[in-house]
Amino acid sequence: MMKSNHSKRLGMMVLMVLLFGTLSAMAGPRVIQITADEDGKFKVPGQKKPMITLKAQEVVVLRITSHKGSDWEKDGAVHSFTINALKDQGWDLRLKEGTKDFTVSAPAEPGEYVVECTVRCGKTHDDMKMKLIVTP
Ligand SMILES: [Cu+2]
Repeated sequence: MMKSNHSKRLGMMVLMVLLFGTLSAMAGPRVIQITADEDGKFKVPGQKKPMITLKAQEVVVLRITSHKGSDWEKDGAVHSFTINALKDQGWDLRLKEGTKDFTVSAPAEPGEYVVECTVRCGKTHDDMKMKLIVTP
């Protein structure tokens, strides 16, 4: 009697561990919030300096909220989220007003990358930068 209860409980625990693993995998990539603000700055909620850290080749969703500054471009882009070195890997996102999700994949090469805005968005445009750190 005791033994059967014990193995039932053990079975249940194994099942829950498996279920949890499946659910976490189903939850999909990490979502990272970023604001491209009207003052010509990138902001990451809860951080003093805008910076994101990803593992090499990690797939994440960038949830970017954009607000227009004093200037924008004809196609409606108010900012961009561009890493020159990774442009051909999908890291060149034109941002229109509002919130949009972008799925990106971190490069295989660890290091520090500079994110820049390539849309002339106002006076502070030249300084509109943030950092991407890629860890091994
Ligand atoms: Cu800009």
